[in-house]
Amino acid sequence: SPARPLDSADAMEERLREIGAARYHDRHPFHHMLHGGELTRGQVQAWALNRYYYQCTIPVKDAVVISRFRDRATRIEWRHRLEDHDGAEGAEGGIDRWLILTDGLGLDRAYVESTEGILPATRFAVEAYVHFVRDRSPLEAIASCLTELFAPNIHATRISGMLSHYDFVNPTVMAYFQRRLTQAPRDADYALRYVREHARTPEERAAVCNALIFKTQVLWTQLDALHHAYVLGHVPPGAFVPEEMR
Ligand code: PQQ
Repeated sequence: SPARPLDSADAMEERLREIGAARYHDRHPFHHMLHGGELTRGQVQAWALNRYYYQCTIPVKDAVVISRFRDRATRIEWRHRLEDHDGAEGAEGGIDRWLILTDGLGLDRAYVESTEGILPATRFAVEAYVHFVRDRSPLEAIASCLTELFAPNIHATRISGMLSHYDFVNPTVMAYFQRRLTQAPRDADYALRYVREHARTPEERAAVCNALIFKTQVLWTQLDALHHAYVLGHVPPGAFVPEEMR
């Protein structure tokens, strides 16, 4: 469809939602297989092992985002994201809940935490996200989390799909996603309000849209790599090999 001018916050939001509908990773074939019960336990292990690297890098990314702002109010607003993922003294965070998932799938914790077995493309894609928020404008750094607008749907699909299809999955191991159902909308709402208010020219609004496109590519690339390695069977040297592929 011919691009409409990004002459208002509403026009930008409409474009953002089109980008999400066309490009978010809920459309990826690997996710269709994951949520539809078509993967083996070993393939689900590979997904959780790789995704751990995304999880443990998110708070690093958010610390970089915070470092981009001289404005104290924005830093205060962003701060809870570090605790959401890292946890706090005596309080469990998202990374702990991710490790409950990898434990439940039978992966060794030390191996998961070492990130030794992840795919090279996982590492490169996730690091590109950190570099993006470091190198682009603070507005684009915030805009790059806007994929979270579309996350609650995929989390709900994943919880119900995985619980109904896999006998090795139970509500305890899915706690990470259950928690994100309330955390993600708050974060996405803030980011959307921020970009609506702070992108004031068509060029800035285009930069916001391009940040979202970049981020959908960060997510899509990780699933392409999983599909290539664990569905098509081309596991790169040094990466995790599920028992059934040994
Ligand atoms: N995205 C961010 C971010 O960009 O700051 C933080 C998160 C996401 C999470 O904490 C997530 O759990 C998460 N989960 C999914 C998913 O399971 O599909 C997607 C995304 C996303 O859209 O980036 C995030």
